[in-house]
Formats: sequence, structure tokens, C-alpha cells
Amino acid sequence: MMTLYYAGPSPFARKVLVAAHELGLATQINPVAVSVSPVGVNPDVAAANPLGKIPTLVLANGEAIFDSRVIVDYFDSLTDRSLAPRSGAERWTVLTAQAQADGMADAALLARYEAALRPEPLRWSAWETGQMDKVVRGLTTFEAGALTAGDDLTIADIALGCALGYLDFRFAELDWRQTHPRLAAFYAELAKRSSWIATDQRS
Ligand SMILES: N[C@@H](CCC(=O)N[C@@H](CS)C(=O)NCC(=O)O)C(=O)O
Repeated sequence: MMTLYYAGPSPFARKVLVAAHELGLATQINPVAVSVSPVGVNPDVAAANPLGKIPTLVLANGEAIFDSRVIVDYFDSLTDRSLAPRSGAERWTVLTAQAQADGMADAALLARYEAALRPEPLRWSAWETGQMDKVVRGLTTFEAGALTAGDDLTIADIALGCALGYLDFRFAELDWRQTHPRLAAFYAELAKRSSWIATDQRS
């Protein structure tokens, strides 16, 4: 059995959990919910991962695997099915799209930390705006690009869905569906999947 340190609202943890469901590995994972922040380290997570970040996967032999992209690659190595083409030009397209979606989630998370964690007198609105501009540019290019949520689902689709779900949760006022109809349709399709429903545990 593998242990997965996660948090319900984390887009990166959800990506890993959705991947595990899609690859048929969910029953081999014991998810352990934790609370982490840059100013509130969890000792169990830090013992496995010096960065103190989730998701962190701990294998039966005690070895830790992180971050989310490495965990997904590890899951891919355990199954015949892969969430990214194993070779060819398409591999780099999918992995770069995953990086773009993850980067949007990273930027949104940093903006959230700025607004929720940093003491008011230390906040810098230009910095927060800069992070949200990354999110908006990412939305624009995904809206204009190729989107699938069908049987050939990739890790890029999952990462994008997790970033969008995080925007719903923390930045509902952004109302991304209003200005990105193709992304809205993509997300609605993704949300029908059993892997998506099983991992909906925002809190
Ligand atoms: N690049 C990492 C990002 C993970 C990440 O930023 N996780 C957040 C929660 S969503 C976290 O652990 N934050 C605590 C901290 O920054 O100390 C990944 O893909 O796993």
C-alpha cells in the first residue's frame, strides 16, 4: 500500500488522485488528508519531503516520491496505460500543456497565499496581479487550443481540469466560464467521469 499525503482543495493532489483512478491504481493508495502552508509545515509531510508540500507519495518501502508530475510518471510506470504518449512529438506537447496548467494552478495558489496568508501591510497588489495575469493568459491559450476529455484523456486534460476546479473554488469571481465557453464545455465533460466524481473532496 502507498500513502498519499494530500489536501482536498489542492489542485496538484487532485491531479494525482484522478490519475490514480484513471489508471486503476486507486485501491493501492491510502490517502491521508493533511493541512500544509508555506508558514505551517506538517511534520509528517516534511519527514518524507523536505519541501513540506503535497502531494507526497510514500511507497511501502518508505521511499518518498514527489512532486505531482513525478508521482504521475511513477503511476504511469506501474501500468500498461499511460496518461501521456510514451514517445514522439505528442509527448512533449502533452507534457508542456500539463506544465502550463500546473503553472496556472501555481500562480493562483500564490495569489491565494498572498491574499489569505500574508499580513495586510506586507501585501503587494502588483505582484498578486502578475500572478493572476499568468492564469488569464493560460486560460486564453487553452481556450484557443485543442481540448479533449474523451477516452484519450491525457495528464494535460486532468491538470487543466484541476486548475479550473481550483479557480472555481478560490476565485469564483473570475467567472472563467463566461469568457471561455470551450473550456466550460471541456470541464462539463470532464466532470462526468467517475475519476472526477470520486475525487471531488474540496473542503
Ligand atoms: N510543483 C508541486 C506543487 C505542489 C504545491 O504547491 N502544493 C501546495 C498545496 S496546493 C503546498 O503543498 N503548499 C505548501 C507549501 O508551499 O509549503 C507539485 O506539482 O506537486
